[in-house]
Amino acid sequence: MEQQKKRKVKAPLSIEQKIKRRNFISFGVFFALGGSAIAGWKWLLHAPEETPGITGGAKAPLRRALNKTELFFRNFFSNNHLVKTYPKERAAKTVRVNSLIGIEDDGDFDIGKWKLEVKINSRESLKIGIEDIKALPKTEIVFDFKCVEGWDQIQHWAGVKLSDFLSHYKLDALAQKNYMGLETPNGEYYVGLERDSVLHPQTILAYQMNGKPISKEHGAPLRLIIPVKYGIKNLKRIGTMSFSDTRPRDYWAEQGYDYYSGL
Ligand SMILES: Nc1nc2c(c(=O)[nH]1)N[C@H]1C(S)=C(S)[C@@H](COP(=O)(O)O)O[C@H]1N2
Ligand SMILES: [Mo]
Repeated sequence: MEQQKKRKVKAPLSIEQKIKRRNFISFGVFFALGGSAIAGWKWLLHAPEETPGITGGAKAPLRRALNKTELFFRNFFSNNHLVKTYPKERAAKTVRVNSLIGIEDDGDFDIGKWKLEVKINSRESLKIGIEDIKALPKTEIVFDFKCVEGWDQIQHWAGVKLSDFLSHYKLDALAQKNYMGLETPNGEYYVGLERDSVLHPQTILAYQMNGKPISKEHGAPLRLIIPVKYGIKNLKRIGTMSFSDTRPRDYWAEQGYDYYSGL
């Protein structure tokens, strides 16, 4: 009895009232969500760029989110993941030459005088000659080199593992910074690489291709071979090496390519 009485107090809503009520609720939700979306968009729009010019103009909060996602996928896919390797016979005899930014023959580059400059801090740097690099333990790799332009080729490279090089020159602590920057001697081509890829066991400072010294157009006397990345990160003719916690400038990232450019 009590129950029935209570129910009668509140007359049941008519169909029309129900519809009105639902419309009211959904419009409310719509405006609330829409409002916060616009507020969020404005917040993002007015947020500063992380490092202007380096990340294709991404806003700092967006960059943080992108970096988090990237980190997730990186750990997910490439924890100790090794790139597939091939027998030497599979390596191309005629190796493709792609682009020559920063290494065009301008007569200014004297290979005999070349030294790798490793920047320790704003005042100090190491200058290391090619013979010293060749004296370090040598590793070889035959892998499928991939260019973002759509071609790939099985290639054979040799040099010193970047991680071996870093420990030999007591640069381990510096290499714990988030990024390494590499540039051509004239600074016209430059890349930024995150720590995991720098220390990856297949990443090498290469001075040989198909068992011979690297030719000029392939990056003599020393180039980077980093199989976990697309070709764009495999800098030819390394001039300087530096370390930082923020992203170093990167030639193709400035043109809007993915900074990470991993495979
Ligand atoms: N200094 C320098 N390094 C560079 C480039 C460049 O233009 N300049 N191009 C990159 C790109 S896009 C690719 S695919 C590879 C090509 O290397 P390869 O010419 O030895 O095939 O080098 C990379 N390293
Ligand atoms: Mo490339």
